[in-house]
Amino acid sequence: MSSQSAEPATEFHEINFDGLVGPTHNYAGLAPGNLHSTANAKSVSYPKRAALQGIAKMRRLMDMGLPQAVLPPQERPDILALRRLGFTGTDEDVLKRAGHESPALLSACCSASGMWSANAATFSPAPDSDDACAHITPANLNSLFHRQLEVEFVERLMWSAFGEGSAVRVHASLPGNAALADEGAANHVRLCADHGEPGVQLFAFGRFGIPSAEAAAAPSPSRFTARQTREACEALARLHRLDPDRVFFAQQSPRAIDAGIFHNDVICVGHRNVLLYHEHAYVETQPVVDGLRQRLASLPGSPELIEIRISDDDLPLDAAASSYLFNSQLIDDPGNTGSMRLVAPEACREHPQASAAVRRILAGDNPVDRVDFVDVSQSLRNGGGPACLRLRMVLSETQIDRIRPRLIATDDLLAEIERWVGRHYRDELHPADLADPALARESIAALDELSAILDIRGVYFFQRRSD
Ligand code: SUG
Repeated sequence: MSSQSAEPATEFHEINFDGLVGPTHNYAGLAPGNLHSTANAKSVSYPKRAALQGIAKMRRLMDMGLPQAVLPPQERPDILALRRLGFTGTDEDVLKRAGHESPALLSACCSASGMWSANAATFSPAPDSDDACAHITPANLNSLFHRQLEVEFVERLMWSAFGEGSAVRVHASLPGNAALADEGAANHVRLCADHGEPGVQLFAFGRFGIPSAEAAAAPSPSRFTARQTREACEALARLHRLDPDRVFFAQQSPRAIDAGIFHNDVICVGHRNVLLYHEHAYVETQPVVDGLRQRLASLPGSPELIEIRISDDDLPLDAAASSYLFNSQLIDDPGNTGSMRLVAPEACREHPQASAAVRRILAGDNPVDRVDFVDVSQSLRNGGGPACLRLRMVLSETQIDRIRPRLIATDDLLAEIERWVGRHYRDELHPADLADPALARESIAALDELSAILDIRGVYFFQRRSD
């Protein structure tokens, strides 16, 4: 007789890692193709309000019963980057000179863009990978200088967030070249019947990185440059050891990119077997949806794809870009098994076409039964809606137990972080303030204290400098 008792089935959960807004949150117009960023360039920002809005969104989801985690802000101003660009002297000299000689570089080195954690990495869960490990690849964010500055910290953070032996493999980011430009989970959707079951992964790209006949034949946007490359998507699928039959690569529509749809998550969101998308999301949208449906149907249990298609008549591309409806989070409704909720930007409530689209979604034959509007307007003014602010991961309970414990949100932790924001963040920031050495000092003091709160001391460069 065997004494071995059956292992209890491991439960998998979706957990959202939200990026905390940093103390230097500002509007610098650094992201061409992102119309919100361009429109609000050089306007006054409100860092304290921005951070509190992000925390309120986390609390909202946590109160619904969903697992939630936090990612700390990047070290900004990035003095080291400024030094590498030839600004010398004391930190104060570096900031003053950069502010005087190149305000644009200074604002790039001050950007709080790390808050948009959907761009931090691409994540694949263990049930999809042939080594039964979860895989995380930090994005190289190669398309924009201010975003590329985020990569090293994200790599260090991910390595320190996931403990040894947690069967979570953190890869190095892809080589930092335009041919492999990668913007992380913002261009990635996983569909499945249940989180712990194998799923299908959609990788969206805007352009080819390496010349080829296929690349030459592909359409490209005329107004803006596409960010993610097909080669990057393919590399991620290989690194994450995904079954090629359960992966789909889709080219974003150049027309959509030219209308301000710079990431897939501004035009499509998926959750479990539900896909909410715009009819012009891809070069040819119907074959993409059909391909996903077929691949889903080939999984054990033949899950059926539930599609929620939004037509251009109902919500034209420019209205999708201005309202950010597709950048909603689609989540389980924990109190209502089988139902889903849409966590949508507050801006959609006021937007006539977007609010009509929401009403149609709720009335449709699909699991989405409820909408929760959240105010993340400070982030949205830079083109970051609710879904941009989170990196979601599907992890087993054992894997979740091995995450650095203080990154997991609790009521007490969020209250502590709110008090920390209250103590350290400025109410208001003007573009000229970025050169103020006092802002840099305040930021360092704030992050030093936060690293103690989150028990990640040593993660910041300023904590590692021996001089
Ligand atoms: O990369 N904005 C970010 C917004 C990222 C949104 N993320 C997702 N869709 N997942 C970007 O365009 C603007 C910064 C400035 O202009 O100050 C900025 O970087």
